[in-house]
Amino acid sequence: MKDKTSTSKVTHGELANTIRFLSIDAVEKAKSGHPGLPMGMADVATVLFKDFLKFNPSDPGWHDRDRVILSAGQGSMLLYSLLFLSGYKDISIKDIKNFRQLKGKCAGHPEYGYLKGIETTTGPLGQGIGNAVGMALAEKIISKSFGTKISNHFTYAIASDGDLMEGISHEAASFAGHLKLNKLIVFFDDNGISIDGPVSLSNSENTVSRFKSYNWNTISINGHNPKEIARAIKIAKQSKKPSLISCKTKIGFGSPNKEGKSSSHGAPLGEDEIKLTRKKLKWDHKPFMIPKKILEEWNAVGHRSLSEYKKWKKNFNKLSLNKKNEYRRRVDGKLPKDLKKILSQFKKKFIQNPSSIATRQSSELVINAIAPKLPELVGGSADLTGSNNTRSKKMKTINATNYGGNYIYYGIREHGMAAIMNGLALHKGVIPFGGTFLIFLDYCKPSLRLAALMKQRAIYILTHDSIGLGEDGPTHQPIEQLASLRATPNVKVLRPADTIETIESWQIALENRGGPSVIALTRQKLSPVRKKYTNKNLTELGAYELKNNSKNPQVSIYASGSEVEIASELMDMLSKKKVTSRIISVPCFELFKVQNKQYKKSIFGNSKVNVSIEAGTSMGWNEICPNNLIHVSVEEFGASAPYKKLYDFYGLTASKIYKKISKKL
Ligand SMILES: Cc1ncc(C[n+]2csc(CCOP(=O)(O)OP(=O)(O)O)c2C)c(N)n1
Repeated sequence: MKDKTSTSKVTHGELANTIRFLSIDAVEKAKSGHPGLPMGMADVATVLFKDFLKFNPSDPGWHDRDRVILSAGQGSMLLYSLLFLSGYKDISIKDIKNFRQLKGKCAGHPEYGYLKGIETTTGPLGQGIGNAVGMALAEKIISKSFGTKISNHFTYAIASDGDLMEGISHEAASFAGHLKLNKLIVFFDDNGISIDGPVSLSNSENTVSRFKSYNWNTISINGHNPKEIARAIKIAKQSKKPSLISCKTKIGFGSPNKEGKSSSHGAPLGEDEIKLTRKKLKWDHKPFMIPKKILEEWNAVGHRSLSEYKKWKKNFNKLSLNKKNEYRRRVDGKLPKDLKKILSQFKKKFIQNPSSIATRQSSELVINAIAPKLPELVGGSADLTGSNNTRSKKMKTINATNYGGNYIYYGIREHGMAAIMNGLALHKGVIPFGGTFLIFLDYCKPSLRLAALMKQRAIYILTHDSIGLGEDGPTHQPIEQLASLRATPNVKVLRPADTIETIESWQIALENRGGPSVIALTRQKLSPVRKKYTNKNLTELGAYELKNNSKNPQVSIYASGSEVEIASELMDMLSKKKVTSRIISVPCFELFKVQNKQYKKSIFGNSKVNVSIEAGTSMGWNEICPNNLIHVSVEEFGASAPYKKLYDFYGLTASKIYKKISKKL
């Protein structure tokens, strides 16, 4: 490929081939990985980095940098090569040689937090597209608050066939088109190949037409022609819509026997083929060797935005001190100092004026109280706003004509919403929360898992949290969802028992900067169980003694959420029969598990009988109350009926539980 556009002595082809051979050599050394994608997309990536990208490898966290997301994480060597070549100090040739090795920075798929310059963890196809949409939206939101001199960057994503086949990308792309996120530019690596062979085995859609119908700007180019690539990016940058640049490429470009074939996907080319490829691309250098002049040229690419960087710093310094501090606070993810006080006052007020309300309503009251003080809090729901109670009265809608609001109508796109929330959180400056029914957690789970993996603060408001939702029946009644969430590392699963625990849960979720939190809330009304004010956040203990009528109670009742109310009735019933007891409210397993031994021992107690009550599967409860256990749970998919009938049917009533206990006493 000859490049007459280059003014330097180093040609475009040489720059792109550097990516190709770094990738080929690293995959070959690791005997594992995917050389085909980096070889195919090297031209696009080279033009993007060399002529368009706003970034500064010396300050990878510069907040107004353009974001680059390799949604097709299987081609991770493309990203590692680009970061290394453009001069990110965090990555050396040693790291590249250590590709896919234990504790290496260059993991099999790009992992957020391992290496500066990686904007998000990708690998599960489609997720990166969702993240990119979230990042592009965050840019708009922040720009509205601080102006375009402070926030004015593009989000670029590289997507493969697989990314665009995955349903999540349909959801996210449709949403991006609706919101006219014009600073989002997606390169579609249209190489027509996936693992099983040609994409035509399973797909005959017209992807470009599909994106057109989503209200995207679409451009189709030869992905190996630098002029066409540059022209397309220029046009995309001017567009009033998000852009899809569909790049016809050859997977494994330059490999005489594997180019255009699925054999270049997911396996080293092999020594003989590498020799042939070196010959064909006229790359006469030893593995991992890069000629000095080419490396210098690549390093210069890393300096291309220095003047913009300096200008941004100047603009930032021109802001008032208050604005500067507020910007830093939001971007650093710190909460306003008075938030604790607001929540504590709210607790006090509610205790003075208690009422029986569903915890989803309690959550709405919390949002009402905090949203005006927390401008970075951006809520939303996947078309269940009224049911999830996620929108406070004063929230303003974010739409294509005004990004200055704080509420998002995600539509019926749970998976898209979850990935977009990750993008909003990763971008920084926004704290996303989103609602749906707890049962539809399953539609969010892959993104929620990534939020946990990436330690991102995404807050899930999951309502209708048990058979207590009643008549909607088994399809809507979450049974195994709490257990499945609790089995996922680094997720705080909060199931508050009343308004006070809901306030405390919100505080925990907001302060949890190291991962996602789920707040599971009821549809049905609950009587308050916390009646005495304390400034202390008891929910933070994970499990705590709520009531006690003896120093040595015969029965310990452990319950979460709505079942704490049943525990109270049970305690009264036991009391009438002269059986002593205590109640342990268990709003969060994860927080209890990290308490010290002594505290745990005090919670385990010495009762003759321990009972756990939760309207879901009992999996996991043995750890909370290990001995002499009776589980009161729901081990099947529920049923359609008024909820009180269901509680009775499944034995979730004080009198039915009392009968079980009396047999053990
Ligand atoms: C959600 C998900 N499903 C399956 C995979 C396994 N996988 C990795 S790459 C790939 C398909 C590769 O085809 P394509 O997207 O066209 O990428 P290319 O071959 O062009 O690299 C699959 C199925 C995955 N990473 N994520």
